[in-house]
Amino acid sequence: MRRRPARLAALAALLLLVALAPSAAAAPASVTIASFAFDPKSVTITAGETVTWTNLDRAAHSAALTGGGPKTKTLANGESDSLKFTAAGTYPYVCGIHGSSMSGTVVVVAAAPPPTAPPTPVPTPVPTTRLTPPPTATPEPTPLATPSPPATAAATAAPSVAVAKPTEQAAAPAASDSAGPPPLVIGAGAIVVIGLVAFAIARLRR
Ligand SMILES: [Cu+2]
Repeated sequence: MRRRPARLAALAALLLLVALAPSAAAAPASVTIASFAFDPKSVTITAGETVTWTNLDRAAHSAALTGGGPKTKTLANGESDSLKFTAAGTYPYVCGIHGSSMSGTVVVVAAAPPPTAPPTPVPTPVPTTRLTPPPTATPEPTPLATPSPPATAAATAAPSVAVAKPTEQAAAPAASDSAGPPPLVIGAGAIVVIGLVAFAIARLRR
């Protein structure tokens, strides 16, 4: 639960970086020409962007980079023209018609070092959440312990066989005392013993 705020903070930082990047780069700049002056006098752009000049004066003007660099066409009232700046640097310019009495500056900043940093921070927190589910596997082994009681029932059946044997030995001495009944007693005793043994075997097999 404590990791969520950290993630949110990382996300917020990312969003801030993304939000700040375009504003620093600035939209393609526009400069108006009014009352024999450039407004704003200085503009900042990123390499590869353009600056557009629009003439609001009745008189014609232009923008010409000093040192014999490129310049706009001559702008009549209401006309616009643009120059593209591909290399970083500071470019002073003047009016191509009225000279250094009308001056301005274009500052060109090198393009896009920031995009390389953002991607790294996010991926690491994910694997830790997978460790929690496994505990569910342990409850399953416990049901196996309950089947064991049947083994104790088989153990209790075994003593009943031991109890049956004494009756067989008790019947034998009685047979030697009297001559008439012994075969019947022996037969009945044998049937009882066989029955008990059969019963005990049947129970043991279960
Ligand atoms: Cu001018």
